[in-house]
Amino acid sequence: MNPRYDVVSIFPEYLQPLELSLIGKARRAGLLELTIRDLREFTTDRHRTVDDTPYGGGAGMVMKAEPWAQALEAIQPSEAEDPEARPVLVVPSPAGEVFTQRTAEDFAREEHIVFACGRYEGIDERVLEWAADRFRVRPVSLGDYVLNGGEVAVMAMVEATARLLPGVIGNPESLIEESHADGLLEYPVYTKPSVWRDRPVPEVLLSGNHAAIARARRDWQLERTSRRRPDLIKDLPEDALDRRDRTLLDEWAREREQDDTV
Ligand code: 6GU
Repeated sequence: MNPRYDVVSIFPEYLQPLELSLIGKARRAGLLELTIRDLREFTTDRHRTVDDTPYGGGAGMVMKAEPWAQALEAIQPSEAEDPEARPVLVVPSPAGEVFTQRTAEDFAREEHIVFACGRYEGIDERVLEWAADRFRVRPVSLGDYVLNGGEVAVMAMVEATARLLPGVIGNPESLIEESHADGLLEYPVYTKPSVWRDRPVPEVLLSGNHAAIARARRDWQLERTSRRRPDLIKDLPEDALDRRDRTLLDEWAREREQDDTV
């Protein structure tokens, strides 16, 4: 079955970019279902109120519980005994677990994901507790900075997820080699001309020696990752590095120690 994604927001027009390019194309090809809903459709008062002041005081407004409950019940009317049978409810929030390529891979295996875009200071916490009977609730953050609402975050999460679905990307080989697929950053890439403004491409790439090219690219991945994202090197599983990888990393670590002491 093709996966289904529902997005609920008070700014459904913010999510129009999801109709374009890759995701729009995948949608038209029937590879996924995407429905964007306006939270205000689930209000019952004349002013279509979705927010109110926070109990206990403090800055800003909090999203009211009942419109969210109505929206979520409309999307998922039944509770499920088996937690695995429940759809995922993603609640974008800077207070959530951090979204990574692993999260995207998890999401790409799900049949049904509902994204609840909060605005203001967030959604009444009781909604998340109540929703746990019919959803697997996951507060998720893009990273350690604050956005005005969940919409931009949901666009990033849907794109990162949908491009992993079978048939969405023309050349699936590119998914295997890209950044984060093997826990390392991608190697640098070059195209014609072979010399541009006095800068030649690395010679090995013109050698036709495929083993040498593969090893050089691996070295560049390691060098780039150890410089820019040392945290990723620390997180690699024990068996991810071969003898040469370890030798190179040790060498660079020693060189950097040298540089730090002069
Ligand atoms: Cl998912 N939402 C909001 N509002 N801010 C964020 C975020 C999400 N991730 C990082 N900052």
